[in-house]
Amino acid sequence: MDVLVFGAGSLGTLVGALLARAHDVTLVGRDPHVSRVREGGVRVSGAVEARTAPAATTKYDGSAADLAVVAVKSFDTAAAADALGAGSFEVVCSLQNGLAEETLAARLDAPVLAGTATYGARLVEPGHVECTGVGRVVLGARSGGTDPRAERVGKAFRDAGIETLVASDMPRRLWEKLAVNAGVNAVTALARVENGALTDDPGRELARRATRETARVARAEGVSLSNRRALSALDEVVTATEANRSSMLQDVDDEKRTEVDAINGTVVERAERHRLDVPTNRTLAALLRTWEVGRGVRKA
Ligand code: KPL
Repeated sequence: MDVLVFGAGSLGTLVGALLARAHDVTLVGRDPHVSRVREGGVRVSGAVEARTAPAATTKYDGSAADLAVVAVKSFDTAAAADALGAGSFEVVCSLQNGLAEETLAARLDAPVLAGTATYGARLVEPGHVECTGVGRVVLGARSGGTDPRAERVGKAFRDAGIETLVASDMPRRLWEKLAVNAGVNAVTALARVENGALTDDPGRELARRATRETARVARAEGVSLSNRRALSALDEVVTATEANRSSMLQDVDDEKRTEVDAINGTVVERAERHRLDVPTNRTLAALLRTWEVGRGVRKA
């Protein structure tokens, strides 16, 4: 299969490098990472060890591919969709935080699948990504139900040795992931702690409040996600990733813009549509945005 992986951050590089074990992969990313991948391929270390040589470019030239995997940060989704509009794909699959597949679907002619990935990834240096935890890719039709294209993409991922589940209940799964990220990411980023710090109070209670609020908004959106289910997903993720630095904490460490808009910001925005109050998400979003403005990575 010809696969374009748009976005060569930590997760995109990991997924692209692993997919290259079975497919012809092109990574679209930034220098100096892209140059290093061109020179020496990608080294994957940690929980998965691999060395592969995907093609890499800083500028997508519109070439056709069977599959485009979108792994850019959520705030770059619209720009990614505009660039991808030059190409043609049998199917596009989002592996991003938030509800980015909605933005892709609104801007692209190609069918768009929703996906989530719980693999832990960290870019150690250009050309070298560490897999900090073997998780799972879950993908499927955006509005739920079955889609033969999802089955084909799932097989392509599995052929490359990536743990993958094709699911028929993506809306619930996307909101469940959003509820977990709403609880974990901002709290760990603001407190500068590993995910495991949320095992105990006061972090645990703060994260649980943000997760509970998100589940409530999901239900208002017509998605069946109980508080109990969302909270148990939160507990599972915190335990399974206790040594990890969340993606938002990694952004804060690197003084980069975070995905707060796509996570707590989305919860606040959707809550407003339903006249629900989500004070914990609102406060977490405001604090992260204050940090971003203070660091000059966001306009006031
Ligand atoms: O998705 C994650 C992230 O860091 O963005 C979790 C699951 C919280 C793992 O760190």
